[in-house]
Amino acid sequence: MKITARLALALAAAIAGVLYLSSYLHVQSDGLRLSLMALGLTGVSLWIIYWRVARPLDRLTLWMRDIRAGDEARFPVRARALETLVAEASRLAQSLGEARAVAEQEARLRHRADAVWTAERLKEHVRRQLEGRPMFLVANREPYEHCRKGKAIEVRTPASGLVTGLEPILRACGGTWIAHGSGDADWDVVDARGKVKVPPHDPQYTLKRVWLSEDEMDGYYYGFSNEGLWPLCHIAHTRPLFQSEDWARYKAVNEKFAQALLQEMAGTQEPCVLIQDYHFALLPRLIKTFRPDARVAIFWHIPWPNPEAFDICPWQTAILDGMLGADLIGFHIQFHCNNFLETVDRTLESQVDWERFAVRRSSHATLVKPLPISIAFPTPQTAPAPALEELLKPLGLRASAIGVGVDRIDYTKGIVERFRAVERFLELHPEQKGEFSFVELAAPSRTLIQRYQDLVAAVEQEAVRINGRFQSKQWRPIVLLKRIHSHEQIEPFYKAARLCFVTSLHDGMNLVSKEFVAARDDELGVLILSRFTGAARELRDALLINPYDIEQMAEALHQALTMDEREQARRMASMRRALKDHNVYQWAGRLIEELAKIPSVDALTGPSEPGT
Ligand code: ADQ
Repeated sequence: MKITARLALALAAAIAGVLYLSSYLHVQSDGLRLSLMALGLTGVSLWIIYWRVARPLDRLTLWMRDIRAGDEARFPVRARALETLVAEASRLAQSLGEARAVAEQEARLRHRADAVWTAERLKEHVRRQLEGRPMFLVANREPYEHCRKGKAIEVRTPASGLVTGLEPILRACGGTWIAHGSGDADWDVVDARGKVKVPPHDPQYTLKRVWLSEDEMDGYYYGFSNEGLWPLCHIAHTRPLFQSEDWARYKAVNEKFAQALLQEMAGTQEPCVLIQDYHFALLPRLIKTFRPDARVAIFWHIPWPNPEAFDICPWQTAILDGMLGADLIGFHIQFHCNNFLETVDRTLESQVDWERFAVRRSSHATLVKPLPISIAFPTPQTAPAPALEELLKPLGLRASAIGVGVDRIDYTKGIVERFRAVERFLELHPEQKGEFSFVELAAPSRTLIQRYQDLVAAVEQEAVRINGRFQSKQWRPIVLLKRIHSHEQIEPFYKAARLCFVTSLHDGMNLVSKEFVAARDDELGVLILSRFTGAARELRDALLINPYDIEQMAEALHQALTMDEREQARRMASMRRALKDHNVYQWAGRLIEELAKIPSVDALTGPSEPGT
């Protein structure tokens, strides 16, 4: 028992003793009685302090000692007065537990001389590569949105492959993530410079928000980026729309982000800048013009089309010139690098060095590299696969096997084609009626654009039409759950599904396929994967399909549902090995290493050629 406790007990006992004594001695004096009462009150107060504060503090100390010794039990006492302190201590304990798990894994891996990339290894790698230089990341999408829910503010993580891939890196290495502040309560939680530390419950890096008006969003994001560049770069037979007002906004917003970034970088030396995606094609040049000492990379998360396709963009020269301001341009696969270099070769006055995969323009050289993005793997231990009945009960359904699809509702993802394959499968295999359901977790995306609204309607109609053909009282072939789900909500579907169905018409990488494989630590389940995804080049043991071929997809569904467990395990184990060797930490490690080793004086460049 601690000293406060002993004191409280002693005082209480003393007061009781004094009161007893005063009545025993028939004390008459008011002054004396008041003094005795004051003593009594003091005793009671001390008693309360002991129970509400001192005792929980003692317990907290013992609990923390246990945690330090490796026993990670819950805090044993409910202590309202110390709720915040206990919550903070619990988070600290959780972080300690995670760090310990990582360290143990590191030790195990070192012992096995294994070369797996982990957050810890990346942190160390980045520290050595950057030698104290700060890291800045620019992306349109922010990793956390603060949104109003009634009177409270809740934190949401957007459904975005880019966020899935990049967030673990900032968590591991720190730095500043600059993004558009899109949540309706974002403004309420930032400081005077638009900054807030994130993740909200365990701050590890800085998020700087840039504010955009509706007009800016219309022109730069919905217009030029998503009605122009997105369909231009994906072969999905959706015509790009180019409008000069959108282009003007795109340029202005790129300049606005350049200002924000330059402001953040003021006072730093040779900062490392990682620019993300097609929203910021002009940013590399804008930054390098003012900060030639910065090492600038732009990573293009979507495909790059062939030169004929790119040729239709009225501002192609400006886009290429903007990108070539970077020291390094990354694509997911070699094929997109080749397309990019061919496009530059045909469009700009420059020298393409096909041996080094570099472009020389004026006095600057840019390297072009394939860097296939991935996910954090192995993932932390999660709950085991839920029973299928439990998962389907809230949906009022029964089935003996399910398939799962997880997508933003985008015309590049082939969702309608996927539903038609399920329909064809049931036509060919009527014995599967009542047995197999396909669950689509679909997040509405870019819904201010008319063709995305039309697509949502088309996806819904197709689900209703197909269900209308086959459904019974407690079963339907297609279960469309149309909203953003948290990763914790998606995970049980990955784990319980017999198959994951990825049917993108064209996809830079596709992280859903990798998430499914990562979730299957039971080494069961089958991945059906479009061969038009970047992921298809790595996950060779998936059943590769052409999403334009409905018959082939229906056959793949049948093959997946009848595949024996040994074959499933062989394929899944091989795909998990591929993920282990190429996780997101390895991706980031390579990206930063490539960037860091580019000399600050353009050694690659040499004197510029006449006419270049
Ligand atoms: P996306 O087109 O967004 O990414 P993808 O790589 O599949 O595509 O990533 C989607 C992410 O959003 C996944 O993490 C997934 O779990 C999540 N998600 C999808 N639907 C969801 C839902 N209903 N609720 C919640 N989360 C959902 C772009 C490119 C890809 C490239 C990535 C990363 O188009 O080709 O792989 O960037 O570079």
